[in-house]
Amino acid sequence: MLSAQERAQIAQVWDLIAGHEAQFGAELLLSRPPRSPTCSCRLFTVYPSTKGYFPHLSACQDAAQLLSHGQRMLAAVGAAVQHMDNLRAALSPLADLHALVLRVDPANFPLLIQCFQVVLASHLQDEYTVEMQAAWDKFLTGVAVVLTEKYR
Ligand code: HNI
Repeated sequence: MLSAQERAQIAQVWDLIAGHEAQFGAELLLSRPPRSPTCSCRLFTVYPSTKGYFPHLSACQDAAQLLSHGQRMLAAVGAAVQHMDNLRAALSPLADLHALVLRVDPANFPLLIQCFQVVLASHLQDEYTVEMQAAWDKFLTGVAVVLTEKYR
């Protein structure tokens, strides 16, 4: 359950991200510079076991595909921000996809959340306060719970 203050902090941070989804998504999956032929991916570099889910992306041969995936992920986070009160309904199709089709092991979600926190902190710097970090951690954990609860 998010407090009014946490909701405000989540919305405040999203205002800083909105309009830059591709850039934040790129930083999450792909370290700068985005067009480097030997790109390295933050999630894949720090947690190489996650690469198994992205055989088509992890060779980093197609940066454009990574950027587009990062953008889609961030757009989904943005949709979750708009539906903080009703995450389960808002994310239901995405939960089916991750749990039933892709069968992503729930253990991977905290790894992604950690990388996401690093991206927010490194990008927003002093604007990203400890309270915002705590609120985003709670919020992203709620998203991960919904995306993984159909996992069997
Ligand atoms: Ni995830 C596809 C959102 C965590 C592996 N993922 C998507 C899509 C969105 C998305 C949006 C595109 C759906 C579509 O095209 O219909 N993923 C999210 C969000 C989180 C998340 C919001 C967590 C906050 N995904 C993860 C994790 C993994 C993961 C932790 C595995 C390590 N996702 C995938 C894979 C795909 C995917 C694999 C399919 C990729 C593709 O190219 O089709």
